[in-house]
This record gives sequence, C-alpha cells and structure tokens, in this order.
Amino acid sequence: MKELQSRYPVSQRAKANTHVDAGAYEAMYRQSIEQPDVFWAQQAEKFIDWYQPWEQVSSVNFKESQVSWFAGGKLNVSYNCIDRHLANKANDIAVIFEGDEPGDDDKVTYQQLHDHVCRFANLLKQRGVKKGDRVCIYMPMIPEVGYAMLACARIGAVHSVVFGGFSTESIKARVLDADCRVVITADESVRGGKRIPLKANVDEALKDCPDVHSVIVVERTGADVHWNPELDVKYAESVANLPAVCEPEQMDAEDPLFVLYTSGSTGKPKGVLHTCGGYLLYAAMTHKYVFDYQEGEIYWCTADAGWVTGHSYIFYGPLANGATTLVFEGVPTYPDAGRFWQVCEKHKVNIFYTAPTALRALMGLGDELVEQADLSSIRLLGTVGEPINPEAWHWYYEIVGKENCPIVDTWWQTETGGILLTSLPGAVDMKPGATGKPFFGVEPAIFDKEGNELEGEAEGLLMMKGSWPGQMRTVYGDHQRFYDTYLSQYPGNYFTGDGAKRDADGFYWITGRVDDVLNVSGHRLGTAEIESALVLHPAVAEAAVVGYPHDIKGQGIYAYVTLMGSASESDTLQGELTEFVAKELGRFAKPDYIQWAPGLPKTRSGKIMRRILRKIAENEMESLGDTSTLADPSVVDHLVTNRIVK
Ligand code: 6R9
Repeated sequence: MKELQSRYPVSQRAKANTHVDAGAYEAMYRQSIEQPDVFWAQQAEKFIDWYQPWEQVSSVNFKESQVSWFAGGKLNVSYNCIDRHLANKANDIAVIFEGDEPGDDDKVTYQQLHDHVCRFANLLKQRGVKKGDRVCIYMPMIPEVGYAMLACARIGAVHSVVFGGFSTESIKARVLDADCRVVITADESVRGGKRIPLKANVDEALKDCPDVHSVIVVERTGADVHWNPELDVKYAESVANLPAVCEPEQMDAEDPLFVLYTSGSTGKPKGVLHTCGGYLLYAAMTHKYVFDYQEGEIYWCTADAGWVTGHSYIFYGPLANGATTLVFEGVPTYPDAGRFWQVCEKHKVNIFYTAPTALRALMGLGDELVEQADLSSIRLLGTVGEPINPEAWHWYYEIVGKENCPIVDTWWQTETGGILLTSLPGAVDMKPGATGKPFFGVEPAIFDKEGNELEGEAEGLLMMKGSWPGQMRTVYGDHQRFYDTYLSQYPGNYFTGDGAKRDADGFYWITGRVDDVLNVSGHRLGTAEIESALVLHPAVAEAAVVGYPHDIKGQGIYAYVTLMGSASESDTLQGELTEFVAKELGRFAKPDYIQWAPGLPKTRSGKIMRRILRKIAENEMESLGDTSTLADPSVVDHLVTNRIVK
C-alpha cells in the first residue's frame, strides 16, 4: 500500500459534477446559520411538495424540550416519494432488488411502486389501521419492506421497523412500548444462504402482546409456518383484489412519521420519534448534496431498513429525490467476498454507501475480487456507522475507487435523522478518518466535561448548538427522557454521546462514544440490553458487559457473569449463555467472550465500575486506576488473574 496521505483536495472530477462547490458551500452555510428560517423555508419549497404552507418555519427551545419545524404545513411523505414523480418518471426504476442468491433480482418502476404502496395501504386500512396508529415492521431486505413503510406513511400510520436480525425479546419490547396492534413480517428471511424464521420469532414474541390483532405475512421463501387464522393475513393474496389507488392522508409537518428504537447507555431502548416534514426535507436534501446525486444515477446504500441509515438513505431520501435505489437482501461475503463488487458491476452502480466494518472484513481477503469486477460506473463512495481507520479508508479509495472517487465519511445518528457532518464531495477536501465539516444549518461545538465550550483546535464532547429539521422530536411515550438523555447535560445544547476532536482547519474527527453504547460491526447496542438478556437466564445472578477493540467489528462484546449459587461454571454453560443471548436479542449481540465473575467491582453505593471492567477486557492492566473506593477491591485481582487473553 502507498504511503498514507493525510489530505486530498477536491478533485476536478468532483468539482465538475457538483451541486455545491466550495464557494456555494461557504455562502449557503453562512446563510443557514445567520438566517436559518429564510434558508430552511427556501429549501422546504425546493425539496418538498406541500398541500398547504407552514405557519412557522421553526420553533425551538432546547431548555423546554421543544423542537418544531414547518408546523401547520401539510404534506404526505409517500406522495412526495412517489406520486409527484409519476408525471415524468412513471416508467423509471425506483427500486432495484438484488436477492441473496445472484440471479434473483427485480426492478420496480415508480408506477409499480405506487400501485404496490396503495394496495398495501388499503390492506392496512382494511385491518383497521388509522392515522396515528403504530405498525411494527419486521422484514427481510426485500422491496416489500419499503412498500410497508410507505403504505404507513400514506395513511398517516407510524411505523416502527425492527431490524430483522433482532429476535423475540427485542420484538416484544418494541411492540409493547409503542402499543403496535399490527405487525408486518415475512415467513422467513434469507441471508448468506441461511434462513431466519421471522414469522416464528413474531409468533413467539406475540405470546406476550395480547393487543396485536393482525399479522400481515409476506411470502419470501414459501416455508411452512404456523398459521393462526384469527391473526394472520397473507399479503399477496389479500392485496391482489385491492385497488391500486389510495388517496394520501394530508399530514401536518409535525405529525409523527416513524419510531425507531435505538440503544442508550441505560435502561430499555428508546423509541426515537421523527416527524413528517422536517425529517423528509432533511433526508432528501442531505441525500442530494452529500452524494451529489444526479438525475438517472444508480445509488446503493448497503444498510438494512431496520436501522436509520436504511430509513433515510435507502428509502426516504433517495425516493423523495426520484432516484433509483438498490435494495440488497444478502451479505457482502455470499456466495463469495466479491459480491458487493459484482452487484456494482451488474447494476452499474454510480454511488456506493457502506460501513467501515464491511470494508475491513473484505480488505483482509485480498484485492483480486475487487479487481475482477468492472467498477467503472462508480463515481462516489460513502461510509457511515463508525470511525473508519486510515488503512480501510485507503483501501476503499485506492482499490475500490481507483483514486478517482471522493469518499464521503458521514457522521450522524438515529436521533439526527440525517447526516450532520461530512465533507461535501465538490466543496470540502478529504482527510482520511475525519468526518469533515457541518452540513447546512448544523452548528457543532466541542465542550469539556465542566460544560465549557472550547474554541479552535479542541477535543471533548460533541454537542450541537441548535436544531436542524431532521432532529428527533421526542422519545416515544417518554418526553422527559428526551430531555434527560440529550438536552439536560449543557442546557441549550444537544448532546450526541460522542467524543470528537476539531483540528486547526475546522475538520471534525469522531473519537467514539463516551457512554455505554457499543458499536459492533456498525450495529448500535446498549450494554444494558445484553446484560438484561443474560440475567433472564436462570443460572445468571448478575452480568456486566463492556466493549473491547476488535479488528473487524470495531468493537467486540465482553461479558462478566456472576452465577447463581446453584449453578456452576462450565464451558457448556458458557456456550449456552451465548446462544441464549442470540435467541433473546439476535445473533449480532452474542458476546465474544464470557468471563465468570464471582464478584463485580462495585462502589460502596453499589454502582458497577465499568471503567475497570473495560480496562481488563482491553488487557490494559497497568491503567486500572484507583480501586480503593471499591466496596471489595479484591474482586479486581480475581478478575485480572482469570481474564481471557485474546
Ligand atoms: C447513522 C448511524 C450512531 C453512532 C454515533 C457514532 C457512530 C456513526 C459515524 C460514527 C464515526 C462516522 N457513528 N457514523 N462514528 N464516524 N461516520 O450509524 O446511526 O446507529 O444511531 O449510530 O454511530 O458513535 O453516535 P446509529
């Protein structure tokens, strides 16, 4: 590999093909900060079709947990993503589907998308779903997941997509928390040739959800699934005779569009709530400018619809812009590790957006599989989900992008709705590992632990000083938690949970979470969730989970487990507990290591000292710090002696 270069000026090619050059970025950014309401009103008119204009562009008061954009404005998200394109693009491709097996693919035009979504919306209505009702979606990565989301949006129902890799406990908790009465799922999903029993997982979860009255089942594999005629509804059969028209519901900009659960440092996952107007505007606008999206281009984001990236950058953003978006059901390594590149060649992908963890896994397998594919259609690359290490960045830039494609490293969160920090490809230089500069209207700040804002070059907590239209509005059912989690730390500012550095050129570098949230292969997981799953097992008295650096996954999961007096330590039990977490939460949440812990390091008030547990898991015994304040310092010696050396 070449010597690592630390700064790449905007290329001629990127400049030639941009909506926003350096001058425009400066001017637009300045206006967005100095006259935000003027700026956002212009953008809202440009990007969204409204039935009725808003009464007030923004009304924001972080101290009062109040965030509102375009209130009084009326729109429909599904209309904006579909109907308004029909005049000119009815026969253009909206969705390219690439199945798990090569050769299994499909193309859906905007007209077909319209018809599918309307039929689905009519089916939801037939099952009694009304504006404001919550609908849980637990699906494979097939076009129907998009139809389901857009069908909800069309009738004003609020979707709550649960990642298809989650299993029973997670489905149950999410269905109950949002009081979903309808669940949309499939018989099975297929990933990497393996089948996952989605319907069976739903059946199991719903044993404790008595209010669910309908389960709409899309047939994916045709597997024989348990059928409860009172609840279960066959999708294809039911929509076949329903009309392909459904008048979109006129929604207020501030009506909820969806809830998406995400992990925090404590307690159960939070239902992050996004609303129709601001969210759609922000998703559409960032999609256009960050990826410099041009008419006719093929755009592929490899995320899953179960995460926010799938919401904003597979479906809502691209479809609002009338783009062609690729939906991929499989995994990067099936049938072989060249799959991503084969799909790019096959569908002539122009813009490719993925996660560093996938790049790290693939780069370890050599360059041949990349070189075998014709990647000449690719014009721009993107990454999201976690910091990208310089080695992976250079591999992406040189081997995948042939030193001819800008990389947009995009920092954002479920809570932010869309990208807040990145280097706009035609405007801002790239620095490998940096997430660049703020998007329009975004005012990042670095604070120290005492709550002072730091100027210039600085490192500390990453905060946002004001709102942007894509910001979450509340935690579903718990508005106080919105304030407590994000707005209470340094009143008047939004707290991201991340640490960051700002360099002398004003570029931001994310240093990682400052709380107990793990980022495992780009999947966000709370240590508390894994701990709760472990303690459900009858042999477990207590559990503490921490992350440790992992070459491919970014972070691995290390669990300390205290057993009940009646249970005894064994390798078999270790295996059983790992599988237990997989069954309760999902395979991606399986601990990599379980260490038996007869005692956990606790303060005298009973708080687990995770700092110490992290250091032990990281094999950094020399920096354990002060252990004298522990109730029983000797537990640390036991944990150190018996630690698992990786
Ligand atoms: C979009 C998404 C959010 C957390 C976030 C941060 C990490 C996301 C990143 C990044 C460094 C990037 N993160 N993008 N860290 N560089 N480009 O991933 O949302 O699942 O809510 O995770 O992911 O730690 O706080 P979400």
